[in-house]
Amino acid sequence: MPILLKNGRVVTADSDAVCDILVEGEIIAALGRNLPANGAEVIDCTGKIVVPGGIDPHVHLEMPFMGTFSSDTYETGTRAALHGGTTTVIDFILQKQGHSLRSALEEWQGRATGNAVGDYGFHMAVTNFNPGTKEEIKEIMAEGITSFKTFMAYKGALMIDDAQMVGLMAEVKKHGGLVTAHATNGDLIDTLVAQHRAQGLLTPLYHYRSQPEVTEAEASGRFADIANYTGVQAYIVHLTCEGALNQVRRATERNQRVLVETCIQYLLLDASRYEDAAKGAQVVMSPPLREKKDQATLWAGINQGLVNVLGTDHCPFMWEQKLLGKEDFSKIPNGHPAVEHRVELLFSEGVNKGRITLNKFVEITSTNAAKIFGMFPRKGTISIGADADLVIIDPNKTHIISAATHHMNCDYSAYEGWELTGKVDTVLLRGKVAIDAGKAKVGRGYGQFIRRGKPNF
Ligand code: DUC
Ligand code: ZN
Ligand code: ZN
Ligand code: ZN
Repeated sequence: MPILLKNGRVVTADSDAVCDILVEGEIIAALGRNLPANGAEVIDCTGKIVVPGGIDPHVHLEMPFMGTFSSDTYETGTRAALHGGTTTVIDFILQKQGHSLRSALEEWQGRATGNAVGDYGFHMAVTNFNPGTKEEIKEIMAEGITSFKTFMAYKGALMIDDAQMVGLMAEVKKHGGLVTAHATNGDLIDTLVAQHRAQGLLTPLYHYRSQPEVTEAEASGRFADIANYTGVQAYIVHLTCEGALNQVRRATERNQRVLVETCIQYLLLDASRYEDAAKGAQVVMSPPLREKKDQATLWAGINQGLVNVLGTDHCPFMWEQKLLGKEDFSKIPNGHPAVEHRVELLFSEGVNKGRITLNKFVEITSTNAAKIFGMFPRKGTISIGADADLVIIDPNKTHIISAATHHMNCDYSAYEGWELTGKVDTVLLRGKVAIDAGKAKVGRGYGQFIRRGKPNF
């Protein structure tokens, strides 16, 4: 049955008007004032805000990492995302040392296919660029995986050196793809970790002290420079700090565009969390939380158009898994749960507190990611012919975040007890009501793999 969303305030990255939306099958069939119901199921959106489905381009579901697996599966992670208004996520495939990209793709497909509740895509993390991998780039692009992730840290497991970086960038450029980076200086971090451990400084605070701002600023500048040399389109994931953003600013001075993602936690949480030796492990992630001055830089960067995308780096571990590092910060699995609350947190703390406009909110939670990662205009906007991925927000409704009520498979939340204003009410994914008044209406297997096109931003 068609669905008619009546009288909502419909907001995209560049428009804002009260109108009706007619959904037929999986897509948006009509937009306008006073559309006739003609037998459609009517959802009254009076007083509500309707935005395009959120896109979180940075999640790690069931990821093998630091001797364990992140605790959300494709099923639990994408369902939690839907609850919070994120209809599409992009996860990272990790190439295994000595193995092909194809075999890594198959491993990830094995976990995702038939299990996701919400839509998903993949990035390919190239952890060993060699002549064989080089041959595979074109083939991976043809699978609809058009972004290639690099790690400039995590030596031995994930990190590539600059020679591999140049080679990968040249090859990806040839095929019109995008190279992204976890831009932190792995050698410098490893040196600081070793120094802290040698001195018996083992609490979560030393996770933070082992990754000072310079480790990120240096790698961000180097990544931008190598990208500029090769001419590839570059994107920095989870940028956290002033020093790193200044490197991006510097790149703009030579007319280079380096795309930037930050994550919601870097806007809202700060490094004082690490002083709690008991609970600090909850927010051990890489890069670490930073300072208040960095939060100010990031909010400004969003409004300056330097920060393009808001992700989460959702990589949850149960508390029991975090305890693997109770004697040594370097053994705490890095990551925290976040995918469910990205949209509501930004709405409450960004829009409602007057830091960003509603259009900017849509731009960084959905539209820019759709464009950069080759899904626009199928995803990321509200237009005729687009997927009917729609989020209805009640702008005045308050709710409290708690691990007791969230849907992520994780037994704590860094936002425990936070009261937010503005709540996701109803979510449609490809024309189906996926979330209705807090209840999931679609199940395992509804989520589809999204074959992405080339970046178009
Ligand atoms: N950082 C994290 O905190 N978790 C997963 C990988 C990463 O880079
Ligand atoms: Zn919520
Ligand atoms: Zn990372
Ligand atoms: Zn990540």
